[in-house]
Amino acid sequence: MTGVAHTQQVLVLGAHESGKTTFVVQLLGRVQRVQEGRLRARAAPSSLVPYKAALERIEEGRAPEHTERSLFAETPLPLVHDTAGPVDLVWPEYAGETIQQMVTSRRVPQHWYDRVQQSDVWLLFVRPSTTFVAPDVISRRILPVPGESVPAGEEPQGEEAGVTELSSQASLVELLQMLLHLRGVSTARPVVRPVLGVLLSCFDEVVESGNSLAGEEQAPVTRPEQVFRERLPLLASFVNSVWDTSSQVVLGVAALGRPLLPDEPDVDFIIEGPERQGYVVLPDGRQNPDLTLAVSLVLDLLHG
Ligand SMILES: Nc1nc2c(ncn2[C@@H]2O[C@H](COP(=O)(O)OP(=O)(O)OP(=O)(O)O)[C@@H](O)[C@H]2O)c(=O)[nH]1
Ligand SMILES: [Mg+2]
Repeated sequence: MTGVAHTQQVLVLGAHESGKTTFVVQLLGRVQRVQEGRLRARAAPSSLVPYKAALERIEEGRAPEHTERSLFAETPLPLVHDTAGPVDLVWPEYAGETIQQMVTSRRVPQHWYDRVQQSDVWLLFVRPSTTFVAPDVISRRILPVPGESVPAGEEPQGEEAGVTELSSQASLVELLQMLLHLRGVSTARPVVRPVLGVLLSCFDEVVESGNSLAGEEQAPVTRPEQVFRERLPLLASFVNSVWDTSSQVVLGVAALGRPLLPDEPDVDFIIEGPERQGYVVLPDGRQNPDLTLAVSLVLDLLHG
């Protein structure tokens, strides 16, 4: 019996402003124009509508716009990987808030439910530069409140007056837990499927912020796994404790490789061409201009 090869589904996940749209559009440019990586285009997407706005802005050397909250368009990117075979990169083009909303309301729209069931790989975009570590008892004192409540006129001042927000890491942990639950995956044993690729996005911002890694100020080798543990300790320990080590990988991604402004075209960027911009940071900290590695290295985990 000759079976038709299973098309692996890669589902793009990530909060608001985590770089999802930019990455997918840059990936499209790589597979269509460069065609050098292990991941190639299998066909053109059936519609370019969800790609169009961001494509145009990137071509003009401008930052893509935030995806409208009301927008949900899905046109998978048909790819083929040298070992995994046919692959569909499924990126419901949604605003990051949609994910936040699913977490807070604990409701998942049907189209999301289907995607979660069918996907073989989850690609989680996390932008370390904007994902803050919530204050804890060490970084922010817990103050005894005199009496029943803080009396009027004696509210704490300055830093102590701030409201502690729930960390964005906690939301991502909650999201992963929800999706695993929907999928019916038990976490009693290390999770093997779906495989998880954590993509630390806008990685140039991490490198340029002085490479926070202790003792490495002189040698700018920034290993994504180390950045993940230092900047997102809660999420990192959740991922490590839930996923089997052979089914997870942490990579850095800088789809543009530099910041772009919304309204001021970056001339150098235009001249060099968007398909020549951006890089992936491999687990050992080396940079590679082949953006397709951000997907193909995660697909490699499917074959252990
Ligand atoms: N410095 C830098 N900025 C980047 C890079 N890639 C994307 N960005 C910026 O990150 C911001 C968010 O990118 P988007 O692709 O719109 O993120 P998104 O996850 O689709 O966001 P929503 O649509 O709001 O959910 C934009 O201002 C991009 O210009 C990069 O490689 N480096
Ligand atoms: Mg977007």
